[in-house]
Amino acid sequence: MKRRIISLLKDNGGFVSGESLSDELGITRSAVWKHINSLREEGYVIESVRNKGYCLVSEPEGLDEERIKGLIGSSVIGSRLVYLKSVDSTNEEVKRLARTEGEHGLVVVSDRQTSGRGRFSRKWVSESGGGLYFSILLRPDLPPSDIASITLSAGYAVCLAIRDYTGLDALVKWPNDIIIGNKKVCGILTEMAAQSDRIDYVVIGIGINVNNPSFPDEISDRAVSLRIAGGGIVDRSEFFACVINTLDRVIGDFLVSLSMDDIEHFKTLCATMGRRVTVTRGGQKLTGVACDVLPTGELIARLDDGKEITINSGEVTVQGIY
Ligand code: BT5
Repeated sequence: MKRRIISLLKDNGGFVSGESLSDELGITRSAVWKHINSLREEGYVIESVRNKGYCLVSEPEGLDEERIKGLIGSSVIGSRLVYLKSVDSTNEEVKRLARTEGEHGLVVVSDRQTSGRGRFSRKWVSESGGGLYFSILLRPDLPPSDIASITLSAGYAVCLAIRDYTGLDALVKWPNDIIIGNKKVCGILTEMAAQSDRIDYVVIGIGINVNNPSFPDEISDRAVSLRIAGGGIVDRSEFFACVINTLDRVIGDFLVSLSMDDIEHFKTLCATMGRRVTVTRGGQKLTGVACDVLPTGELIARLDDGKEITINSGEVTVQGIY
């Protein structure tokens, strides 16, 4: 049945209504919808628009591992690349590998995740394909405090890669989101296993919405893909290599903090700077204007009474952005 749906969508070349699919196939519209969702699980990107129906955007397109390896050359990050068509979460896969043989620079990348996660156990939507989901294993010989800015550095690198590759005006929303026009195109989840004075390993998980044609209702007001933002259909393999090379340049052998040049450039690409921010501290809400980012990754906000506070993690609400 699923193959018949694909051939009907292909024959038509544009939108086909749920009603005509159900008539043609002799099944209910809800059965059509279930098959469409199952095809999405297989990696077909199928757009659905109310009152128009379904449109086949792309067939499962895997990453081209050999091409990626050629393009990332001698990068430390990606020195070993594990590509899985589907996985629960690339962060979990890297952690499983870290407990056995996983080495510094290992990258696990997947076309889709069945249990993609954000911070605070939130869900990261990544079931339907079209995006890039990957995690990097780092084993820096450092105390945990020395890598406080790692998420920021990774976000800065991804932001640069998006700007270079697509020409889109991507910005960083402190500390871990990349946005285009006030919507989120990328999120980063950093996790660490450490003794009190030494890091065992760090996992940087990065999810980028690349060719996704649409998003589920629960995030459609805040999520955007490179494609939707005007970047067209992106060659995911080439783009992925560009992201890895930029990450390698920014954090590959400089894990401690960003260089002064990078931090100055970062501030020009940080959407949070100059905006009103609210942070909750000890049950109290503090509001001020974000005025600086330190090389160690902390955000400085000037409160309305003139006092400056240093914000190093947690939830910051930025006015004007979701
Ligand atoms: C993040 O969390 O933004 C971190 C996301 C990290 C995902 C990567 S993918 C590879 C690796 N493997 C994983 O399992 N995770 C990492 P947070 O700041 O908590 O934001 C989560 C919120 O973003 C959700 O509550 C939604 O509102 C929104 N969201 C979920 N999926 C999204 C998507 N695909 N695009 C944009 N926003 C999304």
